[in-house]
Amino acid sequence: MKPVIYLATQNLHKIEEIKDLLGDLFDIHTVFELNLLVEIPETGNTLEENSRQKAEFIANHFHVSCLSDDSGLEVNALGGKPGVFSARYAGESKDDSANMQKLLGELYGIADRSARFVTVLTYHHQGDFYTFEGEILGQIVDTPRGEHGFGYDPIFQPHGYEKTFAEMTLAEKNQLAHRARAMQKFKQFIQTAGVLHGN
Ligand code: ITT
Repeated sequence: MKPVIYLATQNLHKIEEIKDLLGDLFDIHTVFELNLLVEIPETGNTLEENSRQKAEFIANHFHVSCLSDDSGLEVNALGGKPGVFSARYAGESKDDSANMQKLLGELYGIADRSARFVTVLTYHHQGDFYTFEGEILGQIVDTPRGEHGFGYDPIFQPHGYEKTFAEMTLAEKNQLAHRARAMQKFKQFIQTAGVLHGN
């Protein structure tokens, strides 16, 4: 039987990607099964702090093994913004297309389009917390392209590829993206550290 893990995220797109990446190792459950009536807090100043905060929140309330994901897009010409503010870049409504429009507006006329996507995962198991980071380098395109994915996917094109993340299928994105790279480290840890017993 596969060990149970709860995903400490309320983002349905992340859940879909993580299920595809991790479903072979874990019996995956979501916080929607825990009767969580509030938004998981994320008030930190870094992706690491937010990731830890989300995992701690679910661990403290429900005492389950869980995995959180805090991700951000860092644009070099904007000094690393939106970074930790990626979700609410254009306001509290967490509106993907407003966030992209704001970013494209700020980059208008700027030649340096280089950026990176980062994911910080935090795994909680029996009182211990473990962190895993993945990144991918790429560039911000001039106009959004593609229908797949979520968030900033239509404007991020990874280095060495002609497609934006939103022009890739979920399977293609999961071959190379930031979340997949962090997940690869987590899976290696799980398979070598033997922390899984007694879930
Ligand atoms: P949870 O906190 O519930 O996990 P969230 O959507 O608030 O969900 P984040 O704080 O990590 O998650 O938000 C980061 C922002 O970056 C948010 O606007 C996402 O849409 C975006 N984002 C995260 N991962 C992404 C990805 O793989 N591709 C494109 N955009 C992504």
